[in-house]
Amino acid sequence: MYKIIDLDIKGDERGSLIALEDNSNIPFKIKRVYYIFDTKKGVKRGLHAHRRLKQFLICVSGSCKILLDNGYRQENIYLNTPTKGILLDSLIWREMYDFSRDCVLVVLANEYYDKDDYINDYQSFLKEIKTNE
Ligand code: T46
Repeated sequence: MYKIIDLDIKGDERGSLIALEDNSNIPFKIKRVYYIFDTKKGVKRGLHAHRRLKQFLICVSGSCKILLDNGYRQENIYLNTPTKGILLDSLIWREMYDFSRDCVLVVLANEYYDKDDYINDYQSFLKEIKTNE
């Protein structure tokens, strides 16, 4: 359903640096990068799945939680370090919550933004899972 990827720190005595490169530590060609920040208290984001999109999420500052659901089981993951990323395949329902004030969630995607790739209704998501089996 997801894979946690440890990112190599290339830092030195001055501090830390992590590089993200497609087809190296990011297992797809990166077509789009966006970041979520300044999320208001108590807000839930996501609440959708993607038909085709694959994404890699890194919480580069602060923390948040993410609920992942593949239609059969659910897992809650705590994202609180810039040194690990989470690789999400398509057809995974996601809900992000408990954002700290300083949370910056960076997302790398293998496709350009396409609103038709979104499944915004949970029951429709379950139906699409069944038809893809
Ligand atoms: C996801 C989670 C982790 C764009 O114009 N371009 C973009 O590339 C994106 C991602 C969004 N938008 C617009 C669409 C909405 O008007 O930005 C607005 C907020 O997007 P959305 O409500 O989809 O944001 P989240 O935080 O609910 O979900 C986002 C991604 O959309 C989604 O792919 O997996 O982050």
